[in-house]
Amino acid sequence: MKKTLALMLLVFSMLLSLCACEEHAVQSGETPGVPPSPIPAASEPEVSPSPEASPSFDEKEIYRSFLRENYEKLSAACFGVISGIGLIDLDMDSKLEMVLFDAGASASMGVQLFDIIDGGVECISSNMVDVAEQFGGEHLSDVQVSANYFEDFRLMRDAETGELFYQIVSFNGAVDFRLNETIRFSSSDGVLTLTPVAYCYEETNIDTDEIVFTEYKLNGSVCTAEEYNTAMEQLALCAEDTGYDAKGLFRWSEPDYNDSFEGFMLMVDAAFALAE
Ligand SMILES: [Ca+2]
Repeated sequence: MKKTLALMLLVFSMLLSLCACEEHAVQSGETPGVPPSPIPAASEPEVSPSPEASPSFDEKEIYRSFLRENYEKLSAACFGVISGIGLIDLDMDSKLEMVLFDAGASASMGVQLFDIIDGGVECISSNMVDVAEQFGGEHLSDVQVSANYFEDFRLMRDAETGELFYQIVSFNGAVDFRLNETIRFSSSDGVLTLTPVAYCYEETNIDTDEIVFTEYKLNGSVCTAEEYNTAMEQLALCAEDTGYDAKGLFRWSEPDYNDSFEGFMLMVDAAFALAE
């Protein structure tokens, strides 16, 4: 009888301690056997290039209609391949510019830039002569852009004034030359403008690997290598990269973006949906 009583007391005390453990687990929010969920990290506030304005449906539709109507001409002018397309408000005037990548032939692809002027689409900058001739107008710039990614268009913040602006280091190269040009985008009378800020070009003798020709420019004027290097250091101090990545899509993003008109328009619709 004593043994039975002792056994009952033992079982009762074990039950009590088990209940206490479960209560502790509930109070502390733990679920036995399941690790606690990590606390989500506070996300960095994302910089938006046009926080107060969103592109109108009309704006996207104007570019869409232009591409539908001119696909054959544009494609032919880009040696048959339009590699990528996106909409970016490059001059920060709350209206989107269209960025179109051609097939490219060396270290980078040529970029074609379009703006809407008086309700029509006009080419502002082009690597391809045929695109410039067919779609350029009085606002066509001499400045050309080469790049490999939409993210090459960088949203910068002026360190002194806080002004946001887009900039790109346009680059190209091959075994015998290397070109880097820093270009700043802005708006003049509502139209995209490209300002060449700094330019560096080097030619190499591929047999001797010697640099046989160099040219440096600041604000369009020839300068020395020292002046160029000093200016580049100052440029880096005057503006910081906001970390914002411009968006667009390339043909190789999806198998459906094939070289048919339908495939191209699928890429266009998906790319335009990314535009903020
Ligand atoms: Ca714009």
